[in-house]
Amino acid sequence: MVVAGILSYPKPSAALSYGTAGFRARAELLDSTLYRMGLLAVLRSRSRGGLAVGLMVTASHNGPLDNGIKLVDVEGGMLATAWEEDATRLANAPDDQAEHVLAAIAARRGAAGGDGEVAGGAAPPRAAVFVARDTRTHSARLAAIALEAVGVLEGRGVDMGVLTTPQLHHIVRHHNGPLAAGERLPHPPTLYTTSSATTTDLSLQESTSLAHPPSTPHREHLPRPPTLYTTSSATTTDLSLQESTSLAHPPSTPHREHLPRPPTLYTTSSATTTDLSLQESTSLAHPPSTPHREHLSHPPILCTTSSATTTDLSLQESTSLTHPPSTPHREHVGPREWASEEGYYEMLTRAYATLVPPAARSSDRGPLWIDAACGVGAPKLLAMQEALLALGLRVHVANGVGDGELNSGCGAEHVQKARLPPRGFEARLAGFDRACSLDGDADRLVYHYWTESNEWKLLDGDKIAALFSCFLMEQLAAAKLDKPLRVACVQTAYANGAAGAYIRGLGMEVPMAKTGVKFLHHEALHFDLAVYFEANGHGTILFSDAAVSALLQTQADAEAQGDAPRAAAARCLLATKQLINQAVGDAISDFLLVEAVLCLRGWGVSQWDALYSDLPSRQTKLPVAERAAIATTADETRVTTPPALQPELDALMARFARGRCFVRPSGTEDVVRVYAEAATQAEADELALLTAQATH
Ligand code: NG1
Ligand code: ZN
Repeated sequence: MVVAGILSYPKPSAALSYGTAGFRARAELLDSTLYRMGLLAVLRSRSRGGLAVGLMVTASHNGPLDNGIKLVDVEGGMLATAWEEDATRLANAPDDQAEHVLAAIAARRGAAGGDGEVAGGAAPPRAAVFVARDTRTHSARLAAIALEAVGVLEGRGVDMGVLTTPQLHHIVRHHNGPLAAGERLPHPPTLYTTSSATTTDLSLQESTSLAHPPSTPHREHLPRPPTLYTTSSATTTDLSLQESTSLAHPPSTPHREHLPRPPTLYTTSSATTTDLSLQESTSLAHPPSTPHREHLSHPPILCTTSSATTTDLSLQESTSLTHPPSTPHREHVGPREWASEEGYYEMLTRAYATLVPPAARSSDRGPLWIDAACGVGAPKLLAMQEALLALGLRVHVANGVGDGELNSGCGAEHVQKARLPPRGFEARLAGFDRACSLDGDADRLVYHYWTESNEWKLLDGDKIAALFSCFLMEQLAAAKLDKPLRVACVQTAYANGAAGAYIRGLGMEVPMAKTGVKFLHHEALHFDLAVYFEANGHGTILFSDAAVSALLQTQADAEAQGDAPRAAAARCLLATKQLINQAVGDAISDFLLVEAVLCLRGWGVSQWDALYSDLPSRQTKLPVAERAAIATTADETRVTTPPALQPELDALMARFARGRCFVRPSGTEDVVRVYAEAATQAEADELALLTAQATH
């Protein structure tokens, strides 16, 4: 069965690699990868005692001709790093060897079936793989291929339909939450019990060319209304082909192409990650067979600041007191009732209601104009629209599915890299004083607005991080914890210099991480409480269990002492933790927190923007055949190879007031990226150009 399946989806000649953000390539190259990743997902689930894993079919902000896969690990974060190599090896194995590669992975990872064979899935634990997809035309067909593979290994494939990437992370996290800490997996699970015989497979309704029809066993589907899928055309970059081109030119024979042209705009890809290394170690430390659940040290808190008196269910799972701050971990997961799309909306709207009590809900706040990049964020925002309206938050969803080409002329990547307003917001729109843009799978967010003097201004991931940072510091000061928390805001070299200076001024540490959210997430886990954001708008805030425990204790103490402001601050921070996605950056939960903070402060977007003034900056990229010819220090701010380059860049920086520049090889494209900032835009542009010239 497995061999037949592998052979029916032959591997393309292009090399495929599990990059920072999973696999990404032209959709027509991905059948074999989807099939094989469906198989791999089963092994990953088995290796964690049958806990669910997620498989997201998306190419994030790439053009509509691309697609891809992001695998979601059992704690709701990205696939553990060690498995990324297995994924790449399996995806690239020749067709006649793929089964052996799969068997080797299964044996090494303790994920073989009962008879020692990969396919012996009848032996416990039975794998569970939740497959979701974005709105691309080919996503349904590709998702069906993954589900077919899951069925072939007798795993339980669940068709989650169309979701944002962070929604799938959320569902996996909450589905497994208590289980990941040691509870036995119930059979059947509470929420996903529909049978393939009686439900409609929407993905197959969309499919016309699937080689393997719905007879595939073990597929379970969640009933949901059909979603619209639109086709569109685009010019996209085939990263996998770039990879194979670059392989033809090893580092010893540099074959770099030079940039005889002005700076180009970025077209890279995004990632949703979590601390992969910690997931691994957590999993080793707390295997399903050795329950490691600690008991609730506090009753569930009642958040009573608002009319919406809500129970913070996520804290019912609180398990943290025995874990010292030096080993932050993430076991405060909400109840399994939240392990669904509806549960996601419920959790977020409750948290928002707690954070923004009715008294703070000003009726004269204008609506937020949301650019959904013509992607999956649009239907999901529409699903929340009414509930948000009831909380005093008016949103207008623009650039929905079918309104134009996905991620083209709209969306977070376009807005942040091109520094241009999205389609539909090219000029001041009457009635809208602020707007935001999501990317194609709704894990990135940037804000923007038109000033009174008709200047369009961008508030990027750095500005969001600054807003969150000052809000957290203000609330922490009011909560007066017995023992101060270590609080940080993690940035990359792309963070605007003014942002770092502002955040440091708040009294926070500002560690630097390599580009790519999994690196930021990993760094953030070293702190009790950490904001992390990439300038491109991907980020979140992580609360360690130590922080949650301290806040619960503070709230209880303050209430006992009748110290209402202190109790309210602790409660506010706990509600923030409930609102902000603890697994990955999430455009929907991020915009809700931005809106909550603005509302609480009575701020308009211009007051937020005024927290600090961005230093003018410019990004560009140099297409190269061999990006590895450039190597940098670990923080990516200085070039180590070729050795003569950094002294040249140092000399250039010295020529400009507040000049800073760096170059680094992209992790997702065959380009070298150039970043420059300086006191004026003209100088930043000039420094970028000189840096590019020095580099090629
Ligand atoms: P590369 O291509 O390595 O620069 C890009 C983004 C990252 C991250 C990854 C994930 C920039 C400058 N780079 O990485 O932030 O989103 O894609 O795919 O935005
Ligand atoms: Zn994305």
